[in-house]
Amino acid sequence: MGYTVAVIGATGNVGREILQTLAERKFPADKVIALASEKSIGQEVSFGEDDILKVQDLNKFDFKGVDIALSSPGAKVSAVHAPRAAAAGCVVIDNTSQFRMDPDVPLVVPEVNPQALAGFRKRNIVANPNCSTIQMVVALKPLHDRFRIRRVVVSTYQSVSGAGKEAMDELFTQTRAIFVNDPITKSVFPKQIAFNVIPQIDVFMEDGSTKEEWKMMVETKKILDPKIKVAATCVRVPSFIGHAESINIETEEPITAGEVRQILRASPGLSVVDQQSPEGYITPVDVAGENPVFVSRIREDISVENGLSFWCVADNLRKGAALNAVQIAELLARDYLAK
Ligand code: 2RA
Repeated sequence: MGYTVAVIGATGNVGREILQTLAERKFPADKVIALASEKSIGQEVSFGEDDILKVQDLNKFDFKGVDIALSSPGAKVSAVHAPRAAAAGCVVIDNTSQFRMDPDVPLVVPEVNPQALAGFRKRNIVANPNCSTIQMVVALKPLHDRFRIRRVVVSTYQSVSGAGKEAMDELFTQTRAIFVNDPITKSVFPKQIAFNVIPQIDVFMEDGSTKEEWKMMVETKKILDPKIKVAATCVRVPSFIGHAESINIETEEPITAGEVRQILRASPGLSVVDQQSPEGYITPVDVAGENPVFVSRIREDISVENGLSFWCVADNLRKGAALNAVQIAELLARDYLAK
C-alpha cells in the first residue's frame, strides 16, 4: 500500500521539479495530486515520462486522507494552507520561508541534520531550507565535524530561476531586446539583469543586509551549529539554472586542502571536481538536472590561521529545493510513516 501525495504549487519551477523527482526516484506513491491556485485549474503537468496530472484547485481541496504534501506555492499561500493540511493529518514539507525559523518546525537537510526530523509531529510541518543555504551546509557539515568551523564568509552567484518562471522570461526578453537594440523592460528584478549582476535578493533589512543574506545566516545556525558565524553577500547573476557560491571558512583545527578533498569525496550528497584546468571545476551550466552539490577550487587561505576557500555549485531547483524535499519525504516514509 503506497502513499497519497499532494504537490502544492505544482505549476511553478519547484513544483514541476518535485513531480519530476518523485517519479524519477520512484517514491512509493499510490496517488499523486497536483494542486495550484484557481488560475491554473485544469492545466496539465507531467508526472514522470508517461503520466499527466490535471491541476486541482488548492483553495477547495480537502487534505483528509493525504499522507504527505510537498509545498512550494509562496510563503503567503503556505501560511494559509500548510496548517490546514497539517490539521487534516497530512505531513507538510514546506519549501517557503514561512515556517523555517519556527522553533516547533524542523528545518532539515537529510545529509546534515536528519535527526531534527523527529520533531515533525509538533506541527506536522517540516521546513525545507533556502536553496543557497542547502548547498552550503551539505559541504560545510563534514568539514565542521572534522575541523569545527568558527566562521563562514560566503558570496553567492544565484541564477534567475530562484525567482521563478517570470524571472527566467525577464532574463530572456531583456537579452533579446539588447541584441536587437530594443528598450528593455523590468518587472521582476529591481535593475536590469541581462549582462548585469544585482547585489540584492529579497528585501533589505535594517542592518543593510538583504533577507536572503539573513536567511543564510540564521538557517545555517539552526541546521548546523548556532555558534558558527556567517557573513553572506547574495548576488543575482544572469544565468538560468544553478547557484554558485564562493565560500571561505575559518576553523578551530588546522586544515589542509588535501584532507578536505579526501573528506568531501567520502561525504554524502557531494561531488568533488577539483583540478587546475577548465575541466577541473564546475560551473552552473554543468549542474542543471544534477543531484549532487559540486565542490571545486579547494585551497588553503593563508591570510588567517586555519583558513580554507572553495567553490560550490548546485542545481537550485533540484538539491536546492525539490530533491531535498523529496529526500525528506523518503526519510519520513522510511522512519516515521511506514505503511
Ligand atoms: C532565490 N533563494 O534564489 C531565493 C528563493 N528561491 O531567489
